[in-house]
Amino acid sequence: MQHKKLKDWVNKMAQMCEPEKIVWIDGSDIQKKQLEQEAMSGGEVIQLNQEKLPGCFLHRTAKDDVARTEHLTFICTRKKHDAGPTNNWMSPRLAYKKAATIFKGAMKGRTMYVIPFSMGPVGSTFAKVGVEITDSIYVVLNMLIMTRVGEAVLRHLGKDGEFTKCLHSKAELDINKRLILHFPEDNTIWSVGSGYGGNVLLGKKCLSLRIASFIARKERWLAEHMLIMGIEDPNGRIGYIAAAFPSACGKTNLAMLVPPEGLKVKNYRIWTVGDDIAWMRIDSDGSLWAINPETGFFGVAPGTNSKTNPNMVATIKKNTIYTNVLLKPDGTVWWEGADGDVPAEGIDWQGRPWKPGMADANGVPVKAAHANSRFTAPVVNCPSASYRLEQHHGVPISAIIFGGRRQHLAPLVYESFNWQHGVFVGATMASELTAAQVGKLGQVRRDPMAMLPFCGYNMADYFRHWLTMGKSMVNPPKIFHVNWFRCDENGKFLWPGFGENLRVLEWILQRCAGRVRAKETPIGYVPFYSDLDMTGLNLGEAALDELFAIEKKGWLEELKGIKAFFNQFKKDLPEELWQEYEALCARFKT
Ligand code: OXD
Ligand code: MN
Repeated sequence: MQHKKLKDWVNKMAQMCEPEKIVWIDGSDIQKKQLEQEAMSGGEVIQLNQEKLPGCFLHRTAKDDVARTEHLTFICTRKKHDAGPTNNWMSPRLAYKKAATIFKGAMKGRTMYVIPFSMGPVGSTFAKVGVEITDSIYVVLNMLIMTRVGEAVLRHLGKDGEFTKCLHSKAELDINKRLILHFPEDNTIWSVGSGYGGNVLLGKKCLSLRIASFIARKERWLAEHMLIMGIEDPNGRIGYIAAAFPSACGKTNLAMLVPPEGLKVKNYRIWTVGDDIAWMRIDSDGSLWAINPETGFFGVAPGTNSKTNPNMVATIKKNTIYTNVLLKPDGTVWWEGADGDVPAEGIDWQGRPWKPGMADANGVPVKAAHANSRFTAPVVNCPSASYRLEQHHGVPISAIIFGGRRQHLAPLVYESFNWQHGVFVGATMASELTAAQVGKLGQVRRDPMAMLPFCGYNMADYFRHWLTMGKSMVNPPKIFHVNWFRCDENGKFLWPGFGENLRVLEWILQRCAGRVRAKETPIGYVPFYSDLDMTGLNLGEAALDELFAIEKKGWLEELKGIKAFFNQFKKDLPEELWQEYEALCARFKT
């Protein structure tokens, strides 16, 4: 290894963390096998039934280390203003100092692993290199699935290639000594005190969204919290879409949907490119092209079954790491909402004996798997994995879709009038809190472009960047908004969702191809019912009327919420977004 800066940095971090030894991860199968053995003997992972789940392991995290900790996540720019009003901010000097006291000697008696990784195909224009230092074999094994790791990355870095410095230590896994720090101006991430995926697989949210969004603004591309999928029509033409939804709105399910019964005759084929992150660049043709920088899925287990997501069920049958799910006596796993009967017994996610019907001291049912239990699985395992995953060029994006979970208000689908209006639609995206989140049920939370927890700089500048990107494209994608979650007055979902969502995607792609006309409303264009293929779906016109109703009263309320949200950005908010706001007000007044 000839990269002096990298060597120096590793040595410096080792001096601070004081590991017993340093191991460089080379990406080889032999080393992976050794690490698995070591993780098993150290108790970090449990090997699962190798006949039924070959190459699969189970890991349990600490009880209070089961999800991303947004309140302990900081953007550490020199100026507070550069982090903006929606991020937690800490000065770099204080942040380094605080974290250093926790990192000091944190790896004593442990091995320090050094993981060179590439987000995106090694050497592609899209790709960015990171090097993660960690004292967790679980992190190494996950990174081997989620990213491209090893020698090829070092070769690509050469003597002086640029890389994101990612430092992680479990330290004491103490929530009071936990910090997830981003230093975009130093291209550096420091994460300490956690062992949970989103906090510690630093290539994912930390690099591919927070740091990458910062870099992307400078380099004029987009790093987004979006799935990417291709929809191949019977003529063999594949239309690609990128879609942003807040966490827990079904991004993963949509990315690998199975065409519904009623559309089977049309022979659509779905190609999954990614389920969480999209990096998008304007190519020489003036269009937007995208890659998924990851090579794995880090998906939520509960609710995953052959009905909700058959492709994922197939994906996680081999070479998968399960986290915080139930261990069955036969060495397989289970979670609430999994296929098959509820097991008669097992070991729950906290490592305790479990039986159905158990309740805690307060009478609350004891969950077999944690609600945020996960699986880490290679994208290539997925039956619908795109054959273009390794292409340096990415895939061309025809449509960008924003969406949220709204019981009322937002129709099933609408199309923005143009790019600027589309940016407004994305910037005002919102979702209702579900039972799985803290806060009042049904309360609306704004989550612009689903990037609220992931934007590495001032969101006002982020909106401006989106507006600029639109102006730089000859063929910008059309921008849509969808809402699969609209309910009737009894709170019952009006739309069946899952595979049936293809009917909406079909309309979207037809609009992109200029094949169908649409109806103009104050909020955007909506479909003529006759252009939605409802074959085999028992959904009458009355239900469609409800799904597409645009209620003035509700929208006037919404406008108040948008105004309050925009106001927090003060003078920084791009004027164009206020123009769009005024225009929407005006359209409702006439
Ligand atoms: C995720 C998230 O884990 O968005 O992907 O929370
Ligand atoms: Mn996500």
